[in-house]
Amino acid sequence: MESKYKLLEARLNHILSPLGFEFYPFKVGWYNEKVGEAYVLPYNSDTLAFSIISTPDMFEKTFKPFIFEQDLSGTQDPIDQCMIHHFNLVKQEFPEEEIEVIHDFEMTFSRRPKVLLQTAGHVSGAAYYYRQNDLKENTWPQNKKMLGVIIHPKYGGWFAFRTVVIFKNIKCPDLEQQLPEDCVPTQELRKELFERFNFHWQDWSFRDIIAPVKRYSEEQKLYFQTLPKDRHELLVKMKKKHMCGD
Ligand code: B12
Repeated sequence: MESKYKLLEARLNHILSPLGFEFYPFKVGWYNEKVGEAYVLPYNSDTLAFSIISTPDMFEKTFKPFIFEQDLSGTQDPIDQCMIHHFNLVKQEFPEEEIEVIHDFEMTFSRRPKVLLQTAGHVSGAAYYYRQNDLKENTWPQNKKMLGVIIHPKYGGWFAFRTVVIFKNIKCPDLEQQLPEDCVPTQELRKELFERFNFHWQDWSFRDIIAPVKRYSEEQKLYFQTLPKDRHELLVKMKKKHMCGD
């Protein structure tokens, strides 16, 4: 079993690393133990799953080559389109397995996210999910719900959760849980993190709460800071520039 798992990990690494993704294994049961009933994934608790993040390199390594191949006339969000395309390819690489891929943007009929990627990220050891009760005390109004935020030990906030990939028929009872690195350990810094993420998220300063090894490129920053309705124009310009060989 151990060797089957190692082999699978090596195959995933071969596909995902060159594209600028990182993946972290977890048992579905670890996730289900944390979330409320509405979010429970309907699989045996020993089922093998992976939490997948895009690193700052994904934009240049995967997204740009993808959009240069597209006619850009579709209505779906180009990043979502790109993720669907590449994770369909991942599925095709494992024809012998039954795989479910759940993307960050997928919702149930009742408009709930199909999977909570921050919780999956935490239980897989990818990165620490700072939640309101990680603060001993705070000065915000009692009824103010502060949204939790994940900080990655290498990338700070300069990454995104993309998918959870579930290998429905693989059980991994012996998988050892890796604890995420608590890289925002002091109460003072955690409070600062919550304030940046909840009140000033548009200035992106939460991403720099710790010094990251890499940030998004200027072009990537521009893309994600542009309103979705105006991104098409930007992509057309990027594509033209690429075709002119600039
Ligand atoms: C809906 C949503 C929003 C909503 C509301 C968020 C919310 N939390 O309610 C809105 C539109 C406001 C929003 C905004 C933003 N979002 Co948003 N959002 C989401 C989305 C799609 C679902 C989150 C959600 O509904 N959670 C439901 C609540 C109930 O979950 P929860 O609070 O975590 O509660 C669970 C845990 O506490 C768990 N639990 C219980 N006990 C324990 C114990 C432990 C130890 C653990 C680990 C868990 C756990 O159980 C609870 C559920 O039962 C996720 C993607 C995804 N599919 O996960 C992105 C996501 C959370 N957003 C993200 C981001 C970056 C943003 C924005 C900065 C905008 C942006 N995309 O750039 C802003 C910033 C927030 C702000 N100040 O407005 C990132 C967060 C990355 C990070 N570093 O943490 C995510 C993961 C998207 C991604 N692709 O990476 N978002």
